[in-house]
Parts: sequence; structure tokens; C-alpha cells
Amino acid sequence: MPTIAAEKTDLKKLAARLRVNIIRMIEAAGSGHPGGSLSIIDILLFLYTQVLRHDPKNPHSPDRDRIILSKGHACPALYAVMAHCGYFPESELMTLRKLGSRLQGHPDRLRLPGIEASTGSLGQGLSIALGMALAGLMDKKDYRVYAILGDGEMQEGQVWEALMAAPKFKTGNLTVIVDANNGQIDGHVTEIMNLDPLAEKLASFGWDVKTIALSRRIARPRANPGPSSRAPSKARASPSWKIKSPGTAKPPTRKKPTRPWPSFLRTPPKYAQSDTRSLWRRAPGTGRNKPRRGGVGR
Ligand SMILES: Cc1ncc(C[n+]2csc(CCOP(=O)(O)OP(=O)(O)O)c2C)c(N)n1
Ligand SMILES: [Mg+2]
Repeated sequence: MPTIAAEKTDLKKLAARLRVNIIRMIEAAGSGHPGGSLSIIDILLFLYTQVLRHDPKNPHSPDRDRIILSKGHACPALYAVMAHCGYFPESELMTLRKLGSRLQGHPDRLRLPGIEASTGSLGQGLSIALGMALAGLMDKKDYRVYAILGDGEMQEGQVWEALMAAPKFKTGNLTVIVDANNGQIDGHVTEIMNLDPLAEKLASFGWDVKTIALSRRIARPRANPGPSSRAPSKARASPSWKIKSPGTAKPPTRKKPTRPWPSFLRTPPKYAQSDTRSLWRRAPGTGRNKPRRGGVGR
């Protein structure tokens, strides 16, 4: 199963180009969530180009790795990366949030092949991902499941039910990434409902937690899913988190795929010339097409 290529050194440039795509898409739609989309683009791009086992030409392959974008409002970032990988033409990006488009304001698995779960109602994605991980273990499949959550989303109770359940069922094929950008619709996460000390909380649930890259944390599976005996690595002011569930049921080691550069990487994106924003325009004063500060909509 092919994996999409990108040299690591080029990812920064690529991410910058996709950020521009995200802003253009949301601007054309007249509504959306720019902040949560921009903050997750690096992680999504890295996953889809360096980590994920997937084939855009065969999106329903039973052996594919699965990504659940639990913070579904950030789907402009997901769409930008999927288009880059070849799931659909980049020109389709400009149909975001338009009537009849496959690219709805929140991901719709029935419309767009490659979307694993219809998300947007925050709090549910990790439970879905956990179910997929359990199914993989039961079916003796070696696919991995990645759930991407927002830090504001972490305030939802259902998230913590899934966080408790994963170590119990030893889903070593499940990775959780928390995009801890300290933003949610109503303000700063630290002020609305502070999660800290998140690392210690997750560790006490049986998860290992580590910081990744600049201000990000990752976690690796712990052999013993009991409370952590050591303190997690120090967090910076706005950490993001990658946490893997512990467990003995590790999937078999896989061979690293070879990743040739696809031709669409060399071609600049072409956008639809027509601006169909008028589709979303309503009578003056209804405000549907006026983006609010910090994101709009559901
Ligand atoms: C259950 C639910 N409640 C409220 C919303 C509205 N909503 C959309 S985005 C958002 C903020 C989410 O913040 P966070 O999870 O931190 O995401 P990010 O900062 O990455 O955008 C909210 C409250 C929702 N989509 N689902
Ligand atoms: Mg946030």
C-alpha cells in the first residue's frame, strides 16, 4: 500500500502552502475555523506523508491506518492535506462549505472517501477511534488508529471514559494526539476549564505522555498500564500531546514503505475561478457570512 511522499526538509514549505490553502478556503466559504485548522496542519501533514499507511486510490482498504479528526471543525486542514495526497483534486478545496460539496464544514464520511468518521460534535472521536482499534486487535489486523483531539474538547466527559477504557483493553494500536493550542471558542482553555496538569492526569490513567517538537508532547506505550512511576516530561506553555495507549497487543513491525515524490507535488494548486460565495450570502443582517473572531459556527 503506497504512502505519500514528502522529504522531511520540504514539509515546512509544504505546510506553509497548505496554510495558504486553508485561509483561501475559509475566506471563500465566508465561515469556518481558521485557528484550529492552522494549528493542526503540521501534525496532519506529517502523519499523512511520513507515518500513515494509506492509499488515496483505495481509501476503503481494510489494512489502511485510520485517522479520526475528532476536532472535526478543523477539517479545512484535513481537506488540504487529503487534496495534497491525491484523494481529490485541489481545485475542489474551494467548494468548502458550499451546498452539495463533498467538503462540508465538518467531515462527512458518507460523502468523502477517506474520511473515517463524521465528526464535529466534540468529544466523540476518541471513542470511535478506540472502537476501531479494538476491532483491529480482534481481527488481528496490523493497522493503527490515530485520534486527533482539541484541548478544549478534552473538557468533554466522554473523552475521559475512552481514556480510561483504552489502557484496560490494551489497545497498543491506538495513538491520541491532543492539539493543545490553549484556544477554544470562548477563550483560553486555561481560563475556561484548565486541563493542567494534563500529562500527570493522563499518566495516572495509564498513558505515557511525551512532548514532541516545539511545544509538543508525545507518549509511548507503557508495559504496565498502572499509574506512572515517573513524572512526564516537562510541558511548555502551549504543549500539544501525542499519547499512545499502553498494552501488550502491539501490532507486528512493518516494513518502511518507499515513498516516491508524486507529480502533483510539483504542480502549484489551481483554484476554481468562479467565486460561489454568493451561495452562502443571506439577507443583510443575518450574519451567516460574517466570520466571527475565533471561528464561526457549530
Ligand atoms: C459538543 C460540541 N460543543 C460545542 C461545539 C462548538 N465548538 C466548535 S469548535 C469549538 C472549540 C473547540 O476547541 P478545541 O477543542 O480546543 O479545538 P481547537 O482549539 O483546535 O479549535 C467549539 C466549542 C461543538 N462542535 N461540539
Ligand atoms: Mg484548542
